[in-house]
Amino acid sequence: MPDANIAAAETLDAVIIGAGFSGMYQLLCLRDRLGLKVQVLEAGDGVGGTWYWNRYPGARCDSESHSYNYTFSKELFEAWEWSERYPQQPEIMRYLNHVADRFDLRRNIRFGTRVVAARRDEAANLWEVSTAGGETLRARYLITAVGCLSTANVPRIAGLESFAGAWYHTGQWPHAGVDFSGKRVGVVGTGSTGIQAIPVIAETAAELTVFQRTANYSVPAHNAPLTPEFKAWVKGNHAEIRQVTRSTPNGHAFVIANRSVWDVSAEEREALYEAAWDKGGLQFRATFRDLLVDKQANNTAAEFLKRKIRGIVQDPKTAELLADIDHPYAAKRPPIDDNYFATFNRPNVRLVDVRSAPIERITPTGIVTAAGDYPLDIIVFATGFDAMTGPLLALGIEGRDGLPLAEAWAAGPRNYLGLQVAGFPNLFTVTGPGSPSVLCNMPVPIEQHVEWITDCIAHMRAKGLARVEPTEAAMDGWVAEVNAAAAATLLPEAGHSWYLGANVPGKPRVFMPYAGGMARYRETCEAVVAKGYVGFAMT
Ligand code: N01
Repeated sequence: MPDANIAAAETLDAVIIGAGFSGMYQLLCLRDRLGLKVQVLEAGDGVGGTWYWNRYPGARCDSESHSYNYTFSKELFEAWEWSERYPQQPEIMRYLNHVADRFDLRRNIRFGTRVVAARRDEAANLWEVSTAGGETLRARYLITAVGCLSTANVPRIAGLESFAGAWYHTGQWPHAGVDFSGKRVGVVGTGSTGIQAIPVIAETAAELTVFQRTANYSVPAHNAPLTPEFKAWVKGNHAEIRQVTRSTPNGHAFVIANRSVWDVSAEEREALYEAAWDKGGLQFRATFRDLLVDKQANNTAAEFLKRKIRGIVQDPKTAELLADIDHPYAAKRPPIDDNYFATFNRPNVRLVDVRSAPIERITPTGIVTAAGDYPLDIIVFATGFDAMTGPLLALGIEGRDGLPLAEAWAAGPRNYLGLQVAGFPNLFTVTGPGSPSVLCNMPVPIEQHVEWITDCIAHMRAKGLARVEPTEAAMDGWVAEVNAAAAATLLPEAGHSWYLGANVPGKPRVFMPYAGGMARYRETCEAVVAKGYVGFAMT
């Protein structure tokens, strides 16, 4: 069995970057199933990845808990019991720590270790991975397990450095927490994160000002403790739950109804939306099969949701601003909430429209928009991430002939199956751009990618092959497929979405995740293997 503290000079079989859902399972597969020498490097001081960093108030997973876990081990699945319909961040951390303990993963994870560069030694066919601490590790395979949403996007607003109060990004939340009591708090951003955090912050802040640039839909989560009956059902149905999550396009444990918006009368449609609203959660999208492909069909859901906002929010001006949504429902990642819209009925909460009157600057005392001055003690940036490519480009990866990944992807990400890039042999990216990843319940694509990579490495070793990378033609084909899959949906219609990289100034506008669905993606990967790893050059 490989040892905990592998000497830096020793050549490893694999270095894995990141100890979240992906990195932990990749370690388990390579170390325990293939018997390889593996080192995981993790910037944080514990396992958890995205959940390690995102500990903002109200942080909770939008996937239902019984589908938000590993399924590779029936024993693990049955040993763990979630307490609520949607797991809260601390409970997810307890789960991932339980997994780390159960499989003795920590001995091959070096915490507090940030990767700053990864270069090819082509002659030796090795990756040289450098850490911020000045160490260099050499390995045959380099596997990035850095998540899609781990590079915080703090907007460059003039004067931020002069702010005399405290400011935080939700994705880099202090472990000690933040006390909002008696404070004037400003939250910038109304994506999934802002929508989770705002109701919780409003409970203790003296005043909460929400700066909204793009109004957003949200469906009630209807979170609740799980009943003993449901917990027993989950424990008894590992195979069934796994089968459902592996067969649905988005990896969730609910099936999209096989009916069109146009199959039912307007009254029936309203009743179905009402029932879906009462049930709550991401499955509102599953009410009809054509919500994400037919704009007129989508309008019926959008109008229903806007009516709900107007019905909940008492001040008509605020209601209008919140319901003034400019994109199709679910074309951006649809948030789910716990009292989001009702929070604007509280006397200590106000909404500021920074679409019509943008933020101009930050002063020592607060935020100044084109419409006025907002004195604040604390600013919370719920402004999202440099998604998908950001965490990968931050690693300083250079492929053959010193080609930086940033240069290879200057016009947007190009790879094959989201997993490999030509010119970067033996580099695998778990949930890279071009993977269904963020359009899915994440553990499902993660398990698939990790197992596919493990099988590929096992195949290489069995055949005595040293290098694997995709052909340029295979990459072109996959990029075309990713574009075509997105174009067949309404997803690109949300022009400001992070799926397109539009939230980061200067980032190429390319639709990054694969929108063809997880089940189709899995079939594609299986077909590639069946055809002898077609599209990959193995030497
Ligand atoms: O980030 P976002 P997020 N001035 O990019 C606004 C996942 N997630 O952290 O739309 C003013 O969605 C921006 O406005 P606009 C989930 O996949 C999962 O909320 O660019 N506003 C937007 O309103 C999600 O999609 C869970 O006009 C500015 C907001 O900030 C992803 O994480 C929970 C601005 C950013 O929204 C990211 O969500 C939470 C500026 N300069 C999140 N810059 C789970 O439950 C940005 N904004 C698993």
